[in-house]
Amino acid sequence: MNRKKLQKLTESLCKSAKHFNKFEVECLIKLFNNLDVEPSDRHAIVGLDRNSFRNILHVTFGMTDDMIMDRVFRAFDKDNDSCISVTEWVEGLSIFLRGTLEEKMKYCFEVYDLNGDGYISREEMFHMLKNSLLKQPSEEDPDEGIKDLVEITLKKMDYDHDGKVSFVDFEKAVREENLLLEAFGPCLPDMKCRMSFESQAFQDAPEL
Ligand SMILES: [Ca+2]
Ligand SMILES: [Ca+2]
Repeated sequence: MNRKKLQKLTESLCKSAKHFNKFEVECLIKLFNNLDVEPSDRHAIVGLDRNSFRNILHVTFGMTDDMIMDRVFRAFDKDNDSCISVTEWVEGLSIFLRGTLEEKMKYCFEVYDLNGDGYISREEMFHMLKNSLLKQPSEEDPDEGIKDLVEITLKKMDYDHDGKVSFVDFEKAVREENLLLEAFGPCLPDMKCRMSFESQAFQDAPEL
């Protein structure tokens, strides 16, 4: 990428990825270009495919749940072309690393609404809770315990009592109890991963 192109891209991304300054946007573009090192097919769309992105989520952000990582990929892949472009990368990271509570609520809801129909259903909760709980030693019939947990969670979050969690329900519940933001599995980086990613990505700060 030549200097002029980089500058233009940086300027436009500074407007859309509003939690980063110009220097940070430029660092993230450079990082993206270094990650995306396999121009195996010249006609291929330039970007991160599912596997490379999941690899970053796993190695850099310590995520382990396949289903959640897949949903995070989809949340980043706004245009749904199965590939994360540089714009999607920077804009996604803006929310992922530094989003406001509003932005994070939208993002988490999108991750947890597995089939994208606008609701987190009993079945979806069951899948996600099962995944995140099975890593711990469980009793005889783990499914029963998870079903109970689904009902408890619904009781807490389903304000309009229609048996599923809409975004309005979710928002209301999270505002009341912030810990519910990641109720169905970690999909945001913890403080340690965030700091270490940022200090690496933004390390060549210009000397003042
Ligand atoms: Ca895309
Ligand atoms: Ca759904």
